[in-house]
Amino acid sequence: MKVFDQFLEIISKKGSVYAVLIDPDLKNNENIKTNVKLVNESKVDVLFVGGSLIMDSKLMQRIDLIKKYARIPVVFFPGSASQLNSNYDAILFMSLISGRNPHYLIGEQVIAAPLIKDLGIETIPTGYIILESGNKTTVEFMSGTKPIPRQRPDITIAHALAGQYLGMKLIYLEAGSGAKTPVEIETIKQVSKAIDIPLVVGGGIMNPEDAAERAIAGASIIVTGTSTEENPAIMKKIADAVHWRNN
Ligand code: 1GP
Repeated sequence: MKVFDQFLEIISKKGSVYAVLIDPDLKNNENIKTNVKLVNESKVDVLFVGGSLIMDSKLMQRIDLIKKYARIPVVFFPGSASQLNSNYDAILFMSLISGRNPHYLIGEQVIAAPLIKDLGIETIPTGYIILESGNKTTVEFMSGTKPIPRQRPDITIAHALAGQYLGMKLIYLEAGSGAKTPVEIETIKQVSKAIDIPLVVGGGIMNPEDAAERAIAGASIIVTGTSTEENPAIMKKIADAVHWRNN
């Protein structure tokens, strides 16, 4: 079954999908194997792999290692086309639609497209929307784009709808890795009500409560990176919270 169809099945059965993000960067070199093994035991539905900035040349070896140990789908969450690898089960084929930088709206995608065709990887068209995080995040700096102000759900809704009408299969609301506060509940409610496609929410989700509130408010996929890197044992509890229909 395609990864996207697996997402739909999990959403209808369990409420929401739980995705753990692993940044295949130097800083995680030592703990990748242990963390992936823990992911396998924690009812996590999917691994997202990617980062905005990789600080050495061992990225491909780390992706191979993640795929070797993972017992769940491994999905590319692209920082750049140069991070493509044949091991991915699917790729979030993202366009940074909150920005006005043509390179991240269509440039990287054109570079990646022939490689993806050659590798035969499933693509999941995703409208990526960055919201203000309270910090200047790596993605904001690296993409050279301005995030949408937090207190403007109307602007966020307009972008999400535009993504849907362009044919995206997912809309991703990104508060930024390490954001001071995750995406507001009210924004999630309003955006998920406005669109007909699944909503992904990530950035600053630190505990099961943050995750449960956002899943119940309308986030169909919850993503955690920092909290699970810092405290991998929390994955089990966040997974239970995200699978709210089971509770
Ligand atoms: C994925 O960037 C996020 O959308 C991950 O954010 O590292 O804050 O969990 P955290």
